[in-house]
Amino acid sequence: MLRYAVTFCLLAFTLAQDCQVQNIQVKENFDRHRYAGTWYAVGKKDPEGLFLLDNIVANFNVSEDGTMQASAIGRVIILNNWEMCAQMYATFMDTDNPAKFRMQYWGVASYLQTGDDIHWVIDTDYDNYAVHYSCRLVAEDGTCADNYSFIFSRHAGGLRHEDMAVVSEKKAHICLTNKYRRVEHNGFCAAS
Ligand code: RTL
Repeated sequence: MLRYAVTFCLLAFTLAQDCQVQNIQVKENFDRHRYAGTWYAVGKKDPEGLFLLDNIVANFNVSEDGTMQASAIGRVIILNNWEMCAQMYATFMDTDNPAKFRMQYWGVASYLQTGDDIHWVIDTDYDNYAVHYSCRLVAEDGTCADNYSFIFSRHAGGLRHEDMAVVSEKKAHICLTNKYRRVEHNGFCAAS
């Protein structure tokens, strides 16, 4: 009996730790209405290439027809040394999992990045923290070869102390422990 228990625990551990994109667990019964509103990025893990640098704030909205949209701002540097505040928009397409979306995004200006990324809500309590994840490229072995992730807070000042443990656990679950940088908010995009 004990042997089975040990085997089961080992299996569960391996499944959680093998970094397979298909084994990543997302928020159960995700409620987009409770998710709507303002989220401040307090941590981020960058993908390859150009990305939002800091002062990142996202605003999610659910339309009357139930579809979700978002806008986001953040400091970017384009054309090597032109620093600006990027204003971005996104629409979300539903999938068979309520916490997994396909996100199409673009900027207010045509020279800003456009894209089509997956957008997964790994965990949230809706009122304080959210852990977001996106994999752009799945490698042949099933792990992610190019991903990005945001840690969001409802509070501009950062995460509450009591939410840090669960957020760390989720970072480990998506195999991104120690890969995040703090996102600074210094007013650069405040007027936008
Ligand atoms: C997040 C959710 C809210 C809506 C949008 C998001 C992502 C924005 C990205 C922007 C990249 C912009 C760049 C501009 C330089 O040309 C996930 C925050 C739109 C990825 C790199």
